[in-house]
Amino acid sequence: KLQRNLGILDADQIELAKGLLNEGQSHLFAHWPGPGVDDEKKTSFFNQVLRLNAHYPGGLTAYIRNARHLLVDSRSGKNPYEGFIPSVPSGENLRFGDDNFIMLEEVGVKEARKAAFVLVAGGLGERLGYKGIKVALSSDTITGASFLQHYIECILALQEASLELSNGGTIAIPLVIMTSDDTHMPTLNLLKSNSYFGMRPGQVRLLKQEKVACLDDNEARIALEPFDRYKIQTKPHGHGDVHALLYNSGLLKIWCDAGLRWVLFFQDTNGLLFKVIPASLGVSATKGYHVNSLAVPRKAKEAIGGITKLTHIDGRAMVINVEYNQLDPLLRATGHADGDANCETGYSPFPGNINQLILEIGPYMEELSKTHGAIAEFVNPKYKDSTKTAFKSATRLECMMQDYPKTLAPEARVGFTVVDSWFAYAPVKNNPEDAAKVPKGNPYHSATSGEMAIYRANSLILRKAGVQVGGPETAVFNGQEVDVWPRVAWKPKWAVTFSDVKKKVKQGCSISQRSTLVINGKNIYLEGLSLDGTLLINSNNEAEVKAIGSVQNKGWVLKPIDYKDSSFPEESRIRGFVIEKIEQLKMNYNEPGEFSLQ
Ligand code: UGB
Repeated sequence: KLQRNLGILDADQIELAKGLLNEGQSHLFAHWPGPGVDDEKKTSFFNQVLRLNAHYPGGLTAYIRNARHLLVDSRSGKNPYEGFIPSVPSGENLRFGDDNFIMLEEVGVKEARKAAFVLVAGGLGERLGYKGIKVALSSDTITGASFLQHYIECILALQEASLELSNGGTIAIPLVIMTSDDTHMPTLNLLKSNSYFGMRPGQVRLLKQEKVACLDDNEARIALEPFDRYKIQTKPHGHGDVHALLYNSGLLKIWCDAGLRWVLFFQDTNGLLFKVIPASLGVSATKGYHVNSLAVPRKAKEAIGGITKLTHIDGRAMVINVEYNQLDPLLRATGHADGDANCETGYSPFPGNINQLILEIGPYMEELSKTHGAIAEFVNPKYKDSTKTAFKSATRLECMMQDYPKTLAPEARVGFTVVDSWFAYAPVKNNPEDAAKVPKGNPYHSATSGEMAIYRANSLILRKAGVQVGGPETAVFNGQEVDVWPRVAWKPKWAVTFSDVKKKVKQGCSISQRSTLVINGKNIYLEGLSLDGTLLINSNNEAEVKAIGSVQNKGWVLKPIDYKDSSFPEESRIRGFVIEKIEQLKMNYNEPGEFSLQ
């Protein structure tokens, strides 16, 4: 019957169909009526099969075979770290603003001219309870800049700073964004409708990851959509796809030929990340790391992976991320009765992976030429019961970008850099209800905490630079208790490094807790500023402006709202507050000079 039906297919497709039959996938065709019936649907089905086949290294046959192995291991409860003993690795520790940090920032800014950035943004904010793409969310409400705008402005500011340190020439730091079917068009539209936020269109490249086939059972039988038997169910394969996509795009070779040395991978919603990029790039350059992952102190059970040294009984050793759901069982299985627990510092002894990876392009390309970007996969089926014979819903193979070092030879220089969370990590991942349930003392990773972390970091940085900054005060938004610092934000072009901040705030500045300050302009210098209210300073890039004096007004106030109140936009509801703009002083400077704010 199938042979007759396959008359609508060409020779390659027939081969592929035979391959699927040999892999136990006859159910895909079992319901097909005779020739001449549903031919269009059959063709469309096969087009999907071809796509799925083309986007997996080794094709669908390899996918099914890999899945079968992993499903057997999962069913038997095989420990993926069999034979490995975990221990706490030692890495580079950075303290914001000390001499070492400042030195590394300078090295990093110089190196930035040889860097390319890769943003993985294929995930939808399902956990966050937000329908749009996460990179379109504002990273803070007072500037209203989206994460994507903020990231691009940070890269452009770094580009300019790096250019200033080099002997002229031009630089256009490349940005790649990995999208998926869920995020591709909205990301492209966001870029186009905002003139690429100042980047040249050719400087940004979108690479779309494809989903993979879902599997119905332990035999890895491919799952069809329940309401459309001519369509295969698909799900995302994970952020690990980024390596194969980069490899296949040919971009690495182009970058290497252009003299670039570093590829920096980062995630969609971390508004603090670029505060640590220059120094961590400085670490990669000074230590000669082929792989440098950034990490923060991690609270036990926090939903971020732990950087772990794994030593095999046969002597092999590697430093790798152990994902948050695997760390506890691994520790328990290797003699740590408390599993994933805090130590005397109040934190897990294993640094938390923030999935910010800096790879040196040469060794990276060499490795990918062997693996073609394939990354170790895993499967995580939700079983119906303890017999593990049936799944609650179809599953699929997944892979993670931080598993890249797993295939590296022992001599590869793999390091990591630990930084304090307050200036490096504040992701926006959890919806208000889940965030409110986070154990006390653990980070919420919500839209509320993400924004508050930006104000705290900026306030603390100004404090370190000598500004007298008031606060914080405690407030509760969406059931989450947070510290509210003065709402301070600056455009990346104002300061790329801590040295820039120190240069631009002169003596005798103070900012009260209830204040809001937005600095938008490269050459704005604050001197003797006493702020108690809201001040917005804009200057065009070239004008060197010195703002002096006191500002007092009613300012902007954070007004709590209920996230269930649908009269507010979703973007505000997930934060749990809106800003009431009562009074502000807005200064726009187009000419250089000294200006009194009174
Ligand atoms: N992403 C994609 O681009 N494609 C995909 O198919 C899936 C995701 P999540 P996760 O730093 O906080 C990771 O869902 O996977 C993008 C690390 O594994 O936000 O639960 C997506 O758009 C974990 O070790 O995170 O956890 C987003 O930008 C820990 O480091 C990014 O991938 C944790 O991040 C991450 O996706 C963390």
